[in-house]
Amino acid sequence: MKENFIPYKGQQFSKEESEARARAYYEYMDQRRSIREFSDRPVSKTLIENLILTASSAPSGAHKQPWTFCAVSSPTIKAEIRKAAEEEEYTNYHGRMSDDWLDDLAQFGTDWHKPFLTIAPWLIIVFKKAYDIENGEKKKNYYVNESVGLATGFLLTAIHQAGLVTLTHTPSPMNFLQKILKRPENERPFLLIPVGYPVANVEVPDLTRKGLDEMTVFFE
Ligand code: IYR
Repeated sequence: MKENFIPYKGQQFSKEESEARARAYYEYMDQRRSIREFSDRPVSKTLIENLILTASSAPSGAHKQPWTFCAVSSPTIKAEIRKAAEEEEYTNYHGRMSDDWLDDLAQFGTDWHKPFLTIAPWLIIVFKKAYDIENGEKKKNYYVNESVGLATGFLLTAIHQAGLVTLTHTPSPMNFLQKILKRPENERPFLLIPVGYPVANVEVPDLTRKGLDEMTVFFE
């Protein structure tokens, strides 16, 4: 039943142009970094709306689009989120995370303080919907983690493309977000994404990424 089909409008390029575009996009995306020190420089709601529209253009299982994006600029709600997140993170850093985990994080200089949660102009909290409710009936969604992970990836690229920065933050357990944002039972927090600009002269860890030979296996 392929009734509702329309012509595909994606662009195509010559081999050379495709290769140049792929390389340029890689170099552009390779500049993206997780940032933990945000400035309070405002970001417009229009900009946030377009970032979310890009995220929602991701593919999803049976096109169920099993996500909700909560965009928070309210200082009161940001403060509530920060307080609850810091309580969880305090417990994480004082016994809930293993010694190995703490060792692995040492190079990033993180701790339980999360000032970016009130300083960043916006927090986007991505929720995943294991099911939808239609006429009071539960309708299961498919490949929910994959779908919402893809949408969040798209969101990160859109944020970078707009010249803004973010951090994929998971102040686990994250159920407090469901409560503070009064989300229904079928929505579970997936990731917390602060969005904004970095402080002036921000520095990031000098990381190297895996090379192709360390992460790719070709079968030709
Ligand atoms: N959620 C904590 C700990 C943390 C965990 C991982 I994995 C990181 O890559 C970074 C931090 C925190 O946000 O501090």
